[in-house]
Amino acid sequence: MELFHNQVTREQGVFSYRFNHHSFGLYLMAENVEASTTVLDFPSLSEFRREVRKGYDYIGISFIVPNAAKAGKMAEVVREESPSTKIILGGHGVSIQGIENLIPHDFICRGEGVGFLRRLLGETVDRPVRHPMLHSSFNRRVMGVPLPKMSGVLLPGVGCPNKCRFCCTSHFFGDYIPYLSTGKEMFDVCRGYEEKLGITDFGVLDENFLKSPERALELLDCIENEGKLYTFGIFSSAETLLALGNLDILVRLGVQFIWIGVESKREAYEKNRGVDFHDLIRELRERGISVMASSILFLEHHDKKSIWEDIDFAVSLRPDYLQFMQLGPMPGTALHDSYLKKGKLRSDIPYEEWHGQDKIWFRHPSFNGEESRELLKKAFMRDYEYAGASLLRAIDTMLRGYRYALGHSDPRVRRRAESFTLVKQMRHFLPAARLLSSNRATGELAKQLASRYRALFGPRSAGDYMVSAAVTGFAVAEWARIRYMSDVRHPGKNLRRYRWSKSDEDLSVCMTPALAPEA
Ligand code: B12
Ligand code: SF4
Repeated sequence: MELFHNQVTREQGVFSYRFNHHSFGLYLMAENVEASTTVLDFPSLSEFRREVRKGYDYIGISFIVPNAAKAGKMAEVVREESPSTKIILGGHGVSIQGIENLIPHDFICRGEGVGFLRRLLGETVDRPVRHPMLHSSFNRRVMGVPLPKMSGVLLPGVGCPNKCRFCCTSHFFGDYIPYLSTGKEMFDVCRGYEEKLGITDFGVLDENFLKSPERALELLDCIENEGKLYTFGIFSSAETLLALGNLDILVRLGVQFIWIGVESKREAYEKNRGVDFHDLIRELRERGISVMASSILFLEHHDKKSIWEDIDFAVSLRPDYLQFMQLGPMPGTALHDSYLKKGKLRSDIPYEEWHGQDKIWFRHPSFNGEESRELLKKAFMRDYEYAGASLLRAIDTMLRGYRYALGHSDPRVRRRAESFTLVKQMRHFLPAARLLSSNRATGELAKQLASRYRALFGPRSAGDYMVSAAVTGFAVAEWARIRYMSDVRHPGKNLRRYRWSKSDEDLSVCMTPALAPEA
């Protein structure tokens, strides 16, 4: 249940970020029905079994394609322990063809869940949506150092209208379904987080947040009028970034992390037409915006030579984080249907393996499964060896952004220097980084950053030396744990009850005017 360690920094050893993430959709749905509800996130099978024995009217199981077997086992447990309970299946896993015959169930929700549940339970569909308050990640460690939970998640909407051929979410939701339609609504949720939990940094879980520029600009107005320094991590396609005209708008908005789909050097997708990614990524990083770039491997046109052209292209962009994903014909997408028709899908690979970080599950003219696994690993290694640890690249970006803001002539950009709240603390990672660097690029970057810190903030104090020593202690222990034990981390069970009793804590903000009845 990790993003970075599974799909991004996976070959970076002790430098790999270790964060877990909640199953956000579950909390959103629980918040938005009237019935008493329990969310049980990451239970073990026995914990799940115990909860099922309470005899619920309905149990919803959320799963994605690679988790279909687990969902099947859970449904069997429900039938065994509480035969009168109705089972509802939801999430991307329900796109699997023939799911009706694979997993015991009573109802299937295909697409948006809040409207579906309200309808099923006989509630009013078009009443306001309450936004849950959740940390965007928890159980956070960087180089073994435990970090506090600092960011909240915002769920402005699901789906995307671009409908790229391979993309699950855009196909699953049909179109874009907003939960927070205006910038003011988003701002109010941010303020709610700040008031209730002291959170001012947000992960925006929206496939293409800037696709609605009016909403983003209204949010910017609210932030500047109220003098807030909220910061955001967003997903965006390159076209929507360029449509902004001036990237300083992002700095003023407080964007500090952007995930962009570069996909392939060839302009394989409309959203990337005419984009100079080298330029775009350099300009973003210069402004203190860390970039996560995604590249797809094993596209149709890839052969043993051209795939390396794409890998080297992606690496040469020097983003802070680089994700390589294998092309994945996922059920429900146009890509899947076309591969199915052409007989390209392999029937011998179970759904557990359909996740894009091990072996491809279709017949590629130039690569078999084993080769795809090896090549993916090499691609990640190439990036790590060329540009060094992502942690250090992100520190580099932070320092650049801090200086960019400080030296800017526009006071609205200048005030954003204060948003780089971690800039001084990150210095403490550098001695550990130098000690544990396992390639030249990482060692060099750590050295360079140390001298830039000296130039910007002066020499380290005695207190700084002590903190750095503690960080190094954590890092060495983590290095030893990975090397001699295991690097597996499983998030513990999280149980939250809604409307069971008056004392249940209300952690939500009532926001949007209404969910469209047809959603
Ligand atoms: C956050 C996230 C994660 C988190 C997961 C946190 C967690 N605890 O689940 C992390 C980073 C750990 C992660 C990991 C992975 N992920 Co992921 N992830 C996402 C992401 C970006 C957002 C999901 C989200 O919260 N959306 C917001 C909520 C509100 O939407 P939702 O979850 O879809 O829920 C709505 C509906 O689907 C429906 N619904 C969902 N469940 C249920 C249940 C019931 C009963 C009902 C009625 C309705 C319902 O109602 C909800 C409200 O409308 C999506 C992409 C996206 N933008 O959707 C990919 C996505 C879900 N991930 C995906 C994949 C492939 C993975 C990985 C396998 C990647 C990898 N190789 O490592 C791993 C698997 C981890 C695991 N073991 O399960 C794919 C799934 C593809 C598929 N068709 O199955 C997606 C769609 C990305 C993509 N475009 O390919 N992921
Ligand atoms: S732009 Fe991104 S989210 Fe939208 S359809 Fe394409 S891949 Fe999916």
